[in-house]
Amino acid sequence: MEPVNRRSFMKSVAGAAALAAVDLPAAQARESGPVFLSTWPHGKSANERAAEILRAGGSLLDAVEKGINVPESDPTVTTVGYGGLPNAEGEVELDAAIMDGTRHRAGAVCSLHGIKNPISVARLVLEKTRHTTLAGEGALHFALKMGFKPEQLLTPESLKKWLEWKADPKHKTFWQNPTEDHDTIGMVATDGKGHVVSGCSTSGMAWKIPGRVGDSPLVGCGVYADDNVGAASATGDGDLMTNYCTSISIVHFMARGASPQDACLELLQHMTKTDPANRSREVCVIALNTSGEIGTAAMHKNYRLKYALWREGESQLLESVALY
Ligand code: SD4
Repeated sequence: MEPVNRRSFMKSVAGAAALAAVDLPAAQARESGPVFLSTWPHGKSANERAAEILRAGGSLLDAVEKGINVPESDPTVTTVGYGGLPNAEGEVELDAAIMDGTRHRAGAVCSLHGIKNPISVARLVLEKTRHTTLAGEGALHFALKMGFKPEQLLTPESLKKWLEWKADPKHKTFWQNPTEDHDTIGMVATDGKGHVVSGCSTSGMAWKIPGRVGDSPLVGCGVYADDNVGAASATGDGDLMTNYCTSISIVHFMARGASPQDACLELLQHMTKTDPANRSREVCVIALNTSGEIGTAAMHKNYRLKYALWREGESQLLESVALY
């Protein structure tokens, strides 16, 4: 076999890039009408809001941001924004990211406290700075500078749940086993004219170790969008999924010609080939391409993804396929 020296490596990289450029389905992008695809039942009202914003003349980024604001601001959604379950110390710690497939640029915030709409802070990181990601205290200072008002994000219900968890002598912690309370909003969208956006917002894993950052705010993991191909997002066990760069992997599978559905399944299959134990882990993914075709998949049927789809004025709640 020819030894891999720098030159042959560069040649193969250039070859792969040329091949990818040839294979990219950008030319297939056609007028599909707008499509909004989101995770979980709370994605339905998020999609409906997003569609309204786009119809009223907002950009696709505006639509995804304002759509995601809906579950973020809803205290009954205990896995996103205001009312999200807190970390092990009882503090709500939020992660969010938004990526624009046209500019191939994202904005993200991690471990943000006291601001109920982290996706809007992420949007401003994208629009107002040369950075991509702000974390912790810095993210909060930035948000305050941008005019966001600090708020108590614990609701009486989430405080009660945290106190019960704390008082249980056998409570699970992330030093041992994961807990089950998490249901991020991930949204992928196209305007039907070849433009795609991906957004994601979460309070992460309930009772997480303070400072823990999941997959949701990481570009390539919780979000990825490229107008040459499509967009993807993910929900589930971010401590696992981060290691597979789920969203960029799915978009790359699509770039090589896979449909969004096949690309989602290919990623899950890859995860189980790498480690068969992943078959029982909580992993769900969503994707769409620039033609408005969609894909959704869950790793197994005990954590099947309910997803929301908005297309041609119709807003539906559906269930994904499960690989196992
Ligand atoms: C995280 N991926 O912080 C998020 C949680 C999630 O459905 O998506 N839950 O790991």
